[in-house]
Amino acid sequence: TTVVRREDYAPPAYWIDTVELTFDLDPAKTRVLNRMTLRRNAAVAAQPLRLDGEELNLARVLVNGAGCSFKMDAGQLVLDNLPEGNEPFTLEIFTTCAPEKNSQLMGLYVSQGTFFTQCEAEGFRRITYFLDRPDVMASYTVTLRADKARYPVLLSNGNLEEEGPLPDGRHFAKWVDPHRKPSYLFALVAGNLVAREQRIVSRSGKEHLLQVFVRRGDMDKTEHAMQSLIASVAWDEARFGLPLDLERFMIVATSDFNMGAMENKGLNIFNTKYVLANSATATDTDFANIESVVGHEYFHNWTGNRVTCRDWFQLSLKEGLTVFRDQEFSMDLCAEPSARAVKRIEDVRVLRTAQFPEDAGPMAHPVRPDSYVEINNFYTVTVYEKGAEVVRMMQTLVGREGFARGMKLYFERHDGQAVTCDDFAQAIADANPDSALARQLEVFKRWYSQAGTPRVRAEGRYDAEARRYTLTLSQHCAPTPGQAVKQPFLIPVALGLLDAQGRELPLPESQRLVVLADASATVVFDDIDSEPVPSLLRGFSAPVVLEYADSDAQLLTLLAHDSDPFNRWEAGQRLALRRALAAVRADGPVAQPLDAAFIDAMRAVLRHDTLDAAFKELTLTLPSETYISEQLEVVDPQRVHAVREAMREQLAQALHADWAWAYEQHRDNGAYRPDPLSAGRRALAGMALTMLCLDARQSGDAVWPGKAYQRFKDAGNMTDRFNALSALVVSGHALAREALPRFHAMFRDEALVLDKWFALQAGAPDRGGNILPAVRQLMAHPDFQLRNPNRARSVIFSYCNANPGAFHRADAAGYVFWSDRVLEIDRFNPQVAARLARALDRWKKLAEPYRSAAREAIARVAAQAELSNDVREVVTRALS
Ligand code: HT7
Ligand code: ZN
Repeated sequence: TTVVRREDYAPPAYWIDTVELTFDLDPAKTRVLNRMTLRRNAAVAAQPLRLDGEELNLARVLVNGAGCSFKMDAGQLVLDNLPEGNEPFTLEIFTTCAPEKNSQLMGLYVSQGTFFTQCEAEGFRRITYFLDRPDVMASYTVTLRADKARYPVLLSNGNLEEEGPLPDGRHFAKWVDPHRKPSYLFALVAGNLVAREQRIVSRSGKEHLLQVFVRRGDMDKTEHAMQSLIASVAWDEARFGLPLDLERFMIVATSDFNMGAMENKGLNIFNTKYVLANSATATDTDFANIESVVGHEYFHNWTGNRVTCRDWFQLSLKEGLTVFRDQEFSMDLCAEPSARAVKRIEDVRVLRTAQFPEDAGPMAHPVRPDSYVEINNFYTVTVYEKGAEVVRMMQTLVGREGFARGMKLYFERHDGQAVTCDDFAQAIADANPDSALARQLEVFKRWYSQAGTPRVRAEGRYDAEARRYTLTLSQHCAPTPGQAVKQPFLIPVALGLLDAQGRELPLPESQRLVVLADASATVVFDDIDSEPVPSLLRGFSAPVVLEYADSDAQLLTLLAHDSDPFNRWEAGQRLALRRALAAVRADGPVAQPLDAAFIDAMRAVLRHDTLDAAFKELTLTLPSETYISEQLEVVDPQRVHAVREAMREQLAQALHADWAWAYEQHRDNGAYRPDPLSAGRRALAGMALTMLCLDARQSGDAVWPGKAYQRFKDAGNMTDRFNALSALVVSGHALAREALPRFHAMFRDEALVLDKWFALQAGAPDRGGNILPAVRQLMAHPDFQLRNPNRARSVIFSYCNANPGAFHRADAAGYVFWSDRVLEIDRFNPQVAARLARALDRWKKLAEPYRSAAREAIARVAAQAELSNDVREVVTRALS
């Protein structure tokens, strides 16, 4: 295995100016003619041209129209007798590939009879020989030829310049992309598809055609994606002054896709999961995800496509920034300020339950990694979500307007270039020379170079005589693989002070944002009349763990009164976490972990007359098992599961009347609309129903399960229907056995709904070890398809990654199942296998017997001789 290192970056020896691709599309054998003009890069010493290629059959190579000598070396096509000097020359390469055999879904592949491509990160080399690296940007002209009856729609990037018939029932289409681009943004689609179309006029008065292509039967599920696209175009123009730079912008949906979606220039390709939705088949979460993924891919058109990455170590340049942009987009679409806060809480929850563990585990890496074996393994929550937090901190430090100024400068400087994370940070700082960011840019950039989650300790001291409150902040970051010692980070800490009655104390602006740039700092607040309650890290102003020994009384004050909704939610989480950890650490059987004060506080939130429903649902949701486990040195997953379940059951029982009230108050929302407010009401009603069914399980009551079943049958939308089904399954009620087959029968032709059906069962709470056998049965179901990533994820990932109480079995059967599946999937799709392989990242924290059994399972995978680089990198790191 070869390790690629950031420090080894060297500019390419050649530039490719133009690429003319001609495809004769055939699932078994597609012929590709690649005609390029190249020239030497005068800035580097003369050297052979080495073109990347993978699983290609090479037929012919011509230089300036004549045959030439070449050799193959480590999969690369090497040409060393090229014309001297810096004049452009042409290179023609004829190859074939077999799209129908492409099970990796990288390069050119066939899904349900339609051709698709996926080129990021290194898929273009599976289509033709090329300098397959993002700093080589070229102008593309693409001609597609295919059977007209089977493939009536032929798409590629840019503008359709010509189309017409060919002999033998074939036809062609010629596409010209007006923008230079790196190879990873190339795309083609050919198949029998239909499109929802919309013409829009942008702010500058230009007309554009927007299209969403799907299979014929899915047309009634494209309205929301189209509306999301229209909103995205408008938002990027309004917030950042970034217009759509294409006459035509296309989205195409495929059900076979390794990730969520792909931002190919003008021709985005999407997993169906992030396109298709109507009220009968998609939940509120699906609608929200579609809006943010459509936005995300669209925003890449500037942050990623117009300005791209110099090399793959800079991935967060486009991904962190674009996640930040899609988060801001979703927040700006919220009509109510409270809905913005809900979105922020949801984003932070993802960061803390997925990225913090990554930062503390064997795959920990900086936002800008230093090395990789397989770049596909670095499309991570660190690069994406932590990368977005780094961008958010920049905005916090320079202000919203300052950040927009910085973005403007970034595009003025770098439009059309392939650049680095340093270039981005420099532009934001240069546009804001008086900011803390500009003053301490080198310290700030440690967020890009140092892995690990800093811990910020806060200590407050009140001097009643001097009417002075002193806050001391200090930071520490534990070592991560390859980085033993960390330098201090630059940490913006947004804060406020409350009095004992929960009233906000007025503070000057300079004290509402403290910038910690050294190991520790002290802030003094004068004229404070009584001991205040500090509200620290408001809005989660930095991706750190806050250590503050707040009392229950302080947390209850924050929960009841904090003007910062994020910290209000956080206070509830800290109260719950404290109780969970105490119960996990206690000896003996799990008793009732919750006390009256906590239950009363939760009741007050649930019954509150001004808080909105979505916020209540988030506050009443206990910290996840994963999050609880992360706080422990040694984890007994069964104990953590039992404690959390006991807490849930206690809340279900103690708040029974309140849940019944909440259900009745929130169950009816009128006609379905997926806006945040009504989605919040449905979420709270769904939670209430689950709690009532859980309580019925303990009390033997049949009324609420009966109501849930009725709701399941009568619901007017998928959110309510699925929540009712889930309440029955999660509570393990006998009616679930009737509802599940009924649900399957109703939606047998809706692949995305069946994914939910599979996932619900594989993710259900374990009762006496019943889930693993259920998972095996689900895999034997006629609708199960291991090769379809969505379906594989719905069963296998839902079990191994999202159901710790069922996966971590004392008999190790869950781990054996995991290793079997990693090996099985690796044989045809290494990328998906490597994601699954991450399920045991945190094995070193496990208590015995789980720890030894997990290590053995990982070692079993690692011992396999025929392993992909993807999986080998993950398991090697896990064992190191
Ligand atoms: N930029 C896209 C990344 C992506 C991808 C990477 C590797 C293999 C398959 C892939 N599909 C999409 C997605 C995004 O962040 O927008
Ligand atoms: Zn992205």
